[in-house]
Amino acid sequence: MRSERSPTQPALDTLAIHAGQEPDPVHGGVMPNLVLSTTFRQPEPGKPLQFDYSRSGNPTRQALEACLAALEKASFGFAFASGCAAATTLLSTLGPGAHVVCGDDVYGGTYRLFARVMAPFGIKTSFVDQSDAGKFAAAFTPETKLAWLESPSNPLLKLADIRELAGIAHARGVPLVVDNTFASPMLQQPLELGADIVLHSATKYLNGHSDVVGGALLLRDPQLAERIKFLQNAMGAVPSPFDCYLLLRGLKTLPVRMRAHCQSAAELAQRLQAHPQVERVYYPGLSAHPQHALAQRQMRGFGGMVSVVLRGGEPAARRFLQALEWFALAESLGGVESLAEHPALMTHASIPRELREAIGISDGLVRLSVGLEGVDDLWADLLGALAAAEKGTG
Ligand code: P1T
Repeated sequence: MRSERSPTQPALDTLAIHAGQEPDPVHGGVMPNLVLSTTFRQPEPGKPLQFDYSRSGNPTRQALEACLAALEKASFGFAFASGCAAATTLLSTLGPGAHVVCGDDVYGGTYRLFARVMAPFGIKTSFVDQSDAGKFAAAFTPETKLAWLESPSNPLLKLADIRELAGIAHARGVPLVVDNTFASPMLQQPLELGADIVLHSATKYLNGHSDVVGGALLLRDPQLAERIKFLQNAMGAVPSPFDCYLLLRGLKTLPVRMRAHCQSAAELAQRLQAHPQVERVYYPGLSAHPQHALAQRQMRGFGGMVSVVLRGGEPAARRFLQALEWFALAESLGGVESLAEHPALMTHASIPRELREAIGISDGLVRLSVGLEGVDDLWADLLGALAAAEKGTG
């Protein structure tokens, strides 16, 4: 992973540990306080000190929001109860008749939110290949109010040229949202590349320990921030102070975790690529990845996610997944422990089969979240599972 340098700004390694967190003024505790109080005593009616009610604002959440904003080089940070809650709140800035241009390879729950929750409210979405700037540009209509993409995408690890697509959106007066869940701010800061809003499922790398479901929106525009702040309170999809505390704790090791995720994933992607049972490996760090040059330009590291197509389709994928030992067969990603899953049957089952197959989410596709276990143990596990997948393929 390349390091990020700036003569005036502290490194992300430093911000991850300190941003938004002053030592406790009473006891000097170096960890932020976990403030569980739901309400705050007011000296006069309607004149609270800093906080009045914990849905509207809370000291632990405020520390988390400041830390996340610093990591994404944003001016404003908002934490939510989940990545989907962050997305729902953001989409509530739109009204009936609005149109969204969205990448075609996105988390299945994001697709479901657009197709089954927002559509009945009159918000239409076009799903287009975000790796093709021409197709992306052609999808805009006079009603388009938002452009949305994941890079790298879930589960096919497709990239979007964020700078170019931000230019396309801005030429039409439309803000660009980048779901930065797979990269994390350690590998890419979309606002620096011209995006307007960064979305995170904080459940993943930001927390890193698979014990918090959370989400975040990070942005620079004060007017939009005002609206999001209103909706965060009015809709109420906020995280608990305890979850904010755990997230702050997880963030402190984000830089070191990401370096280790990148290193092990690159090693395993290389080895998988050479295995006869593997038809194709998707990993932006491989020179065979169609957008490797863009990945080198746009990212500081290639991440911990690797997707593979196994020979033998779904039966082979099932045998493979059930034979794994260190890799747990489970949804989610970005934790210290390795996970493996079958997008077509699990995380992306809510996308209709024809659409899934059209974009390349085949029945032989398996997604790996490479954790921080010993890389040779992980490789031995994969080799054993590949042997199990092979049995019966022949
Ligand atoms: O699960 P939640 O915190 O609500 O986040 C939704 C979400 C948003 N964006 C991306 C890129 C995601 O990957 C997710 C959640 N994804 C999984 C649970 C998964 O296994 O892919």
